Amino acid sequence: MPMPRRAAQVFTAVLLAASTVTALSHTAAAADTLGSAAAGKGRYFGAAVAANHLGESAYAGTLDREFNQVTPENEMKWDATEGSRNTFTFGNADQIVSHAQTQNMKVRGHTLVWHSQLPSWVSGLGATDLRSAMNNHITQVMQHYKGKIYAWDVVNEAYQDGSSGALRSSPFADKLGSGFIEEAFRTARSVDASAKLCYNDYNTDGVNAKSNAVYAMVKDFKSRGVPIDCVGFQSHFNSASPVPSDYQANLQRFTDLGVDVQITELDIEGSGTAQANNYSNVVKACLAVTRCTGLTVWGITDKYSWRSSGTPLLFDSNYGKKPAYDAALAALGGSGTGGGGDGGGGNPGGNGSCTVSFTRTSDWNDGYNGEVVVKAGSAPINGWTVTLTFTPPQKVASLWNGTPSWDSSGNVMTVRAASYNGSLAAGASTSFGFTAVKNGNNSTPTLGTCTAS
Ligand code: G2I
Repeated sequence: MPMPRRAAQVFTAVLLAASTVTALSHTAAAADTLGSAAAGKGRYFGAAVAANHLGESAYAGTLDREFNQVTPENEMKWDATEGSRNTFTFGNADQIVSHAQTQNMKVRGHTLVWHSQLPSWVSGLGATDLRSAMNNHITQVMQHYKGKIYAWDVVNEAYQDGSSGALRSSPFADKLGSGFIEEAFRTARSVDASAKLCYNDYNTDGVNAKSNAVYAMVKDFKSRGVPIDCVGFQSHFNSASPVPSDYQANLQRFTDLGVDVQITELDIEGSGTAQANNYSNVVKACLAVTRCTGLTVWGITDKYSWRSSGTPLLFDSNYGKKPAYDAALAALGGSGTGGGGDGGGGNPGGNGSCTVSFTRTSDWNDGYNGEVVVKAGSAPINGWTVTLTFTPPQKVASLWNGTPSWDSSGNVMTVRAASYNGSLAAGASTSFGFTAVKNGNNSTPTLGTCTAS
């Protein structure tokens, strides 16, 4: 077995430029991804994305398979878009927006007015100049993306932490006074009347002095007709800042003011069941609030999280689905691993279940490598079987980490676990791989359901 695999890898490396990547995932029910399950509940499920990772096949593959909304993690911020006054650079952000458009994903614009990642030329301006620079920045950036953004974080993190309920010190607050927020929203509405305009902040997830201050602002804006459509709750949680018990009530009181709410930067440090339960609670809180229109996790894989050591995301560093993923999917009513209803059908002869996902990991002229990840559901399993159907005249040249057999047509390949990778703990995954020869047909095989034993 090792020979053909090595040969394929060498060949692949040589022809990397010609490679394309596709990914798909399939289980018995329709809503087997976060995005599709959320869509079933009239919501989106998104992720923050960094342009410089889009070339990584597992990153883009996971994004495209699971999510239906993106937020550029850094690429639309002031330092990235207007590093020098009135010189705008949109290359990296454009890359994310075009990717999202080809995948039919919504894009959240993040963020127009924020004290952080602010170029020093902005902080150095006097009041009059700063006002026009702020309005010009909002205008130019929104104009560039007009029609492509479902919602903008117009103002980000304007309030102080703690009990004061006051605005945070920033060039905007210090030089323009509290009116800068209203001015930013009015300017934004004048540029793009169809994008939703949001205020976004952290440590506002429960009822506290900071969220009370934001609440008072939104109430005031609504009463005076200042254009605001939504409030984003970042939801960065860890043991020092846990999911608040009044999370849902807090979301609800904002929507009662007549705005939508979204969970905009969700990540929860931890692992295993504790992390899974927290994710489940957050998803359920959003679903319980009619005007909570979607959730965004702040990254795809722990590998690239802004706080990677806290492993706060849904996919581990190898893009394996974590228990938190299963819990989030189950809370959305999805059917990945026994979520959404007591195991959903189960498996005769055994009490475990499994799911599979397929990634085309590399491509060259007349061949490609495929990888199938097999993941146990919420109970351990002793074996697994997966079927892949190929379009003739494609043929599988070699396969590793599994035991293949073929139907009489030669197009349907059934793969059983190898002697060493059939037993999986609850939530654990393994994978097998193969090299296919295209013989002129470039289609991706159809992945059948996973059967556990
Ligand atoms: O801090 C977490 C988030 C809090 N709410 C607003 C978000 O915009 C913020 O995102 C983070 C990004 O995840 C980080 O990636 O914002 C950080 C900056 O405030 C981002 O970190 C920066 C690093 O500080 C820079 O050194 C680096 O060049 O990311 C940049 C791009 O990788």
